[in-house]
Amino acid sequence: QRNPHWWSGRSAFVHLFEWKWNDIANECENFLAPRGYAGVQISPPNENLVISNRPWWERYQPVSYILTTRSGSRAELANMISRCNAVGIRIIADVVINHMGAANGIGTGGSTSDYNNLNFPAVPYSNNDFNPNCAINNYNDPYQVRNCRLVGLPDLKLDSAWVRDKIVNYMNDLISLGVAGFRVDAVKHMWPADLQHIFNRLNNLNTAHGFPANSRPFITQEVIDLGGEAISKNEYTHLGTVTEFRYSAEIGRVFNGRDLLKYLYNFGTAWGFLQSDYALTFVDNHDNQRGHGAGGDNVLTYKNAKRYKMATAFHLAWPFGIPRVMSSFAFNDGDQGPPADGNGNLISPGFNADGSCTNGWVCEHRWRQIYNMIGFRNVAGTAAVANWWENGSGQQIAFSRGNRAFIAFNQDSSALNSNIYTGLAAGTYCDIASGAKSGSSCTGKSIVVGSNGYAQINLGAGETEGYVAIHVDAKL
Ligand code: LAG
Ligand code: CA
Repeated sequence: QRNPHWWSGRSAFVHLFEWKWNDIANECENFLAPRGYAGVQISPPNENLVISNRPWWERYQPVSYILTTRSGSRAELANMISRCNAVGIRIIADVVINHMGAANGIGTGGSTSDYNNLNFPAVPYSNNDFNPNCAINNYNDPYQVRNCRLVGLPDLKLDSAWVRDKIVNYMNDLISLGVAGFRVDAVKHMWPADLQHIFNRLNNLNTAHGFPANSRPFITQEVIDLGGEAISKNEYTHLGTVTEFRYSAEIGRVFNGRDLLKYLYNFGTAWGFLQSDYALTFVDNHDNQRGHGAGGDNVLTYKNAKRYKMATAFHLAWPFGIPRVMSSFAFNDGDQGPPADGNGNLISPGFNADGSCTNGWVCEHRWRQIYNMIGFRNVAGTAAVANWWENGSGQQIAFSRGNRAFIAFNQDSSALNSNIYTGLAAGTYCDIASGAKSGSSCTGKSIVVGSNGYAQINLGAGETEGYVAIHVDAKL
């Protein structure tokens, strides 16, 4: 189902990739709730295979549904979910239910992974709970994509009653702990009918965590569909929302300068995306930011900060989809795992005086240009896009959200110096890209809207930020 159960006045969530549960609990209270975030996607909470050098992707190789990982214990997970729900931050758990681990070894909870014999005693799963061994080579063959092994991972027989029971019990366990819903991994590799069976058996959300009676879990399904394959994202929309990978690829292409900003005036279904309330949107995710998944060299990441902030500002200013912000750890190679000590224990982020993170955590969600746009989206609310403006070259655009908020972008090689209709009431506003409102002054630029609703917008091509944004809560 598609309702993410955000608290009213909140509208976007963040993926705290590989964070520890205790750190997420603190972040909910100290940062996410005060800044208006709506929720957190967490890394898979179930036991995974321990793989040498601890790549991030070991968490996509389940060993059992025991809630013990490098992110913390079951008790820590439960405590985090309670603390986050108490301040209005919803938790969305990443669940890996298509497959199990692809090596013999030990899990993060100490359980055995006997891959050779397809024996995972801590679930338990044995040989006959898996589809016959075959490889996925042909993405135009839906049977192969769904019944064979994705990158060699033993493929669960999701039409078996035993396997379905284990998965339903696992997801219902998380619901009992207070999660609002699930990001379901590798959905393209599972049959819609099998997923429907599983999702229908999920319990209603736990009312002890503030969910209204009869609330159904939010579902967002990872279906990588850029077009041209046998399996379509449209096969899953009746089950919940679907990750819109084309959104990521297209917003990256545009803000890489490979297309004109003026074409964004109808960014949405006209670009081949799912309809807005079916689409889980993102600039980058934990896969495609490092060359896994899909999107290729169009995908923008923290490594290209100015363009990334512009793309994220557009993502959050534009009323389309359910937006997810990525929060990364710094990496050089695509297999590298999160910051950890010599024993493999995750290292917590530290925080600088300006709120940014240390210890190898990038924390895009703590960048002023990004968290201020969370505020912009919340302030804009349901106000429609209005007052679209573009320059002659098409690489400078501006628009308002009704009479509540206004934003302008410059991707030109020359400065933006134009008098633009903002839709806002007369007054002096603080630009939230270069700073913020602080008492009766602005820490960054200020923008004066005249009695006719026009403002002089100046934004040089070489400036640190490629956009300026103002809204009614940033008015002096
Ligand atoms: C996905 N989509 O359906 C993700 O887009 C994809 O990134 C996930 O793979 C996949 N589901 C399984 O959850 C990730 C890594 C892979 C990694 C896999 C299992 O992207 O690189 O595979 O998780 O950990 C790794 C090795 C492979 C190897 C496999 C099995 O990279 O070379 O064959 O493990 O040993
Ligand atoms: Ca499968």
